[in-house]
Amino acid sequence: MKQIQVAILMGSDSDLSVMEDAFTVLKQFGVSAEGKILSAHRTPDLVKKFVTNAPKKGVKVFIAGAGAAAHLAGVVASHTTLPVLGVPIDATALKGLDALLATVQMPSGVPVATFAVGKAGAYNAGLFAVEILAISNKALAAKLVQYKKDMAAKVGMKNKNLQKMLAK
Ligand code: RP5
Repeated sequence: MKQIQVAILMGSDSDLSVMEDAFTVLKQFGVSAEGKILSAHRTPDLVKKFVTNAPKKGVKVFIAGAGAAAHLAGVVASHTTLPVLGVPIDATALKGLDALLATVQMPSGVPVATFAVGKAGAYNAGLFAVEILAISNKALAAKLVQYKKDMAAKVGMKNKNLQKMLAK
Protein backbone atom coordinates (compact mmCIF):
# COMPACT_ATOMS: atom_id res chain seq x y z
CA MET A 1 0.00 0.00 0.00
CA LYS A 2 1.27 3.47 -0.95
CA GLN A 3 2.31 5.47 2.11
CA ILE A 4 0.37 8.71 2.62
CA GLN A 5 2.41 11.43 4.36
CA VAL A 6 -0.20 14.16 4.77
CA ALA A 7 -3.95 13.88 5.29
CA ILE A 8 -6.00 16.87 4.17
CA LEU A 9 -9.48 17.01 5.65
CA MET A 10 -12.20 19.51 4.85
CA GLY A 11 -15.64 19.97 6.32
CA SER A 12 -17.50 20.18 3.02
CA ASP A 13 -17.00 20.05 -0.73
CA SER A 14 -17.65 23.80 -0.61
CA ASP A 15 -14.19 24.13 1.03
CA LEU A 16 -12.36 22.51 -1.89
CA SER A 17 -11.74 25.68 -3.90
CA VAL A 18 -9.66 26.91 -0.93
CA MET A 19 -8.10 23.62 0.19
CA GLU A 20 -6.90 22.74 -3.32
CA ASP A 21 -3.95 25.08 -2.69
CA ALA A 22 -2.67 22.72 0.02
CA PHE A 23 -2.73 19.84 -2.49
CA THR A 24 -0.95 22.01 -5.06
CA VAL A 25 2.05 22.76 -2.84
CA LEU A 26 2.37 19.17 -1.59
CA LYS A 27 2.34 17.93 -5.19
CA GLN A 28 4.99 20.52 -6.10
CA PHE A 29 7.29 19.03 -3.43
CA GLY A 30 6.43 15.42 -4.27
CA VAL A 31 4.75 14.78 -0.91
CA SER A 32 1.99 12.18 -0.99
CA ALA A 33 -1.36 13.37 0.31
CA GLU A 34 -4.87 12.10 0.62
CA GLY A 35 -7.97 14.23 0.82
CA LYS A 36 -11.23 13.55 2.68
CA ILE A 37 -14.47 15.39 3.21
CA LEU A 38 -15.28 14.77 6.85
CA SER A 39 -17.18 17.05 9.20
CA ALA A 40 -16.74 17.54 12.94
CA HIS A 41 -20.47 18.15 13.23
CA ARG A 42 -22.02 16.09 10.43
CA THR A 43 -19.81 12.97 10.59
CA PRO A 44 -18.15 13.02 14.03
CA ASP A 45 -17.70 9.24 14.26
CA LEU A 46 -16.05 9.06 10.84
CA VAL A 47 -13.60 11.83 11.79
CA LYS A 48 -12.48 9.83 14.83
CA LYS A 49 -12.18 6.62 12.79
CA PHE A 50 -10.16 8.29 10.03
CA VAL A 51 -7.79 10.09 12.40
CA THR A 52 -7.07 7.04 14.55
CA ASN A 53 -6.38 4.87 11.46
CA ALA A 54 -4.26 7.46 9.62
CA PRO A 55 -0.86 6.65 11.24
CA LYS A 56 -1.14 3.07 9.91
CA LYS A 57 -1.15 4.56 6.38
CA GLY A 58 1.99 6.59 7.10
CA VAL A 59 0.32 9.92 7.84
CA LYS A 60 2.65 12.28 9.75
CA VAL A 61 0.73 15.56 9.52
CA PHE A 62 -2.95 16.51 9.33
CA ILE A 63 -4.28 19.60 7.59
CA ALA A 64 -7.89 20.44 8.41
CA GLY A 65 -9.86 23.21 6.71
CA ALA A 66 -13.35 24.26 7.69
CA GLY A 67 -15.64 27.26 7.74
CA ALA A 68 -18.35 28.56 10.09
CA ALA A 69 -18.05 27.11 13.63
CA ALA A 70 -14.88 25.43 12.41
CA HIS A 71 -14.21 22.67 14.93
CA LEU A 72 -12.71 20.16 12.51
CA ALA A 73 -9.02 20.89 13.23
CA GLY A 74 -9.64 20.87 16.97
CA VAL A 75 -11.53 17.60 16.87
CA VAL A 76 -8.78 16.03 14.75
CA ALA A 77 -6.24 17.25 17.33
CA SER A 78 -8.31 15.70 20.12
CA HIS A 79 -7.77 12.25 18.56
CA THR A 80 -4.05 12.40 17.68
CA THR A 81 -0.58 13.37 18.88
CA LEU A 82 0.52 14.18 15.30
CA PRO A 83 0.74 17.85 14.29
CA VAL A 84 -2.55 19.39 13.15
CA LEU A 85 -2.55 22.45 10.89
CA GLY A 86 -5.85 24.33 10.80
CA VAL A 87 -7.12 26.42 7.89
CA PRO A 88 -10.06 28.72 8.63
CA ILE A 89 -12.37 29.24 5.64
CA ASP A 90 -14.64 32.15 4.78
CA ALA A 91 -18.00 30.39 4.51
CA THR A 92 -20.51 32.65 6.28
CA ALA A 93 -21.63 36.24 6.74
CA LEU A 94 -18.79 36.61 9.28
CA LYS A 95 -16.24 36.22 6.45
CA GLY A 96 -13.99 33.67 8.14
CA LEU A 97 -13.60 35.45 11.47
CA ASP A 98 -15.88 32.80 13.00
CA ALA A 99 -13.73 30.00 11.56
CA LEU A 100 -10.49 31.73 12.57
CA LEU A 101 -11.55 32.08 16.20
CA ALA A 102 -12.98 28.55 16.35
CA THR A 103 -9.76 27.12 14.91
CA VAL A 104 -7.20 29.19 16.80
CA GLN A 105 -8.70 29.40 20.29
CA MET A 106 -7.90 25.86 21.37
CA PRO A 107 -7.85 25.00 25.05
CA SER A 108 -4.45 24.36 26.60
CA GLY A 109 -3.25 20.81 25.97
CA VAL A 110 -4.76 20.34 22.50
CA PRO A 111 -2.68 22.40 20.03
CA VAL A 112 -3.73 23.35 16.51
CA ALA A 113 -1.30 25.41 14.42
CA THR A 114 -3.66 27.90 12.79
CA PHE A 115 -3.03 29.54 9.43
CA ALA A 116 -4.48 32.55 7.60
CA VAL A 117 -8.10 32.55 6.49
CA GLY A 118 -8.53 31.28 2.95
CA LYS A 119 -6.23 30.26 0.12
CA ALA A 120 -3.01 31.76 1.56
CA GLY A 121 -3.67 29.74 4.71
CA ALA A 122 -4.24 26.53 2.75
CA TYR A 123 -1.06 27.07 0.73
CA ASN A 124 1.01 27.87 3.82
CA ALA A 125 -0.39 24.88 5.70
CA GLY A 126 0.80 22.69 2.82
CA LEU A 127 4.21 24.36 2.89
CA PHE A 128 4.43 24.01 6.66
CA ALA A 129 3.64 20.30 6.36
CA VAL A 130 6.58 20.05 3.94
CA GLU A 131 8.77 21.87 6.49
CA ILE A 132 7.77 19.41 9.21
CA LEU A 133 8.55 16.41 6.99
CA ALA A 134 11.83 18.04 5.87
CA ILE A 135 13.19 17.87 9.44
CA SER A 136 13.92 14.20 8.81
CA ASN A 137 14.24 14.28 5.01
CA LYS A 138 17.34 15.93 3.53
CA ALA A 139 16.07 15.87 -0.07
CA LEU A 140 12.92 17.69 0.97
CA ALA A 141 14.98 20.19 2.99
CA ALA A 142 17.10 20.93 -0.10
CA LYS A 143 13.93 21.50 -2.16
CA LEU A 144 12.75 24.02 0.44
CA VAL A 145 16.06 25.93 0.19
CA GLN A 146 15.66 26.07 -3.60
CA TYR A 147 12.00 27.15 -3.22
CA LYS A 148 13.07 30.16 -1.13
CA LYS A 149 15.77 31.06 -3.66
CA ASP A 150 13.27 30.90 -6.52
CA MET A 151 10.79 33.02 -4.58
CA ALA A 152 13.42 35.68 -3.90
CA ALA A 153 14.45 35.63 -7.57
CA LYS A 154 10.81 36.25 -8.61
CA VAL A 155 10.58 39.25 -6.28
CA GLY A 156 13.90 40.52 -7.64
CA MET A 157 12.53 40.26 -11.18
CA LYS A 158 9.34 42.12 -10.24
CA ASN A 159 11.39 44.88 -8.62
CA LYS A 160 13.60 45.12 -11.70
CA ASN A 161 10.49 45.53 -13.87
CA LEU A 162 9.16 48.23 -11.55
CA GLN A 163 12.44 50.14 -11.69
CA LYS A 164 12.39 49.97 -15.50
CA MET A 165 8.83 51.27 -15.57
CA LEU A 166 9.60 54.14 -13.19
CA ALA A 167 12.67 55.13 -15.19
CA LYS A 168 10.59 55.73 -18.35
C1 RP5 B 1 -18.45 23.85 7.53
O1 RP5 B 1 -19.57 24.52 7.12
C2 RP5 B 1 -17.72 23.47 6.27
O2 RP5 B 1 -16.35 23.34 6.53
C3 RP5 B 1 -18.02 24.60 5.33
O3 RP5 B 1 -17.00 25.57 5.31
C4 RP5 B 1 -19.29 25.21 5.93
C5 RP5 B 1 -20.46 25.16 5.00
O4 RP5 B 1 -20.68 23.84 4.57
P1 RP5 B 1 -21.74 23.52 3.44
O5 RP5 B 1 -23.07 23.94 3.99
O6 RP5 B 1 -21.34 24.31 2.23
O7 RP5 B 1 -21.65 22.03 3.21
O8 RP5 B 1 -18.75 22.72 8.28
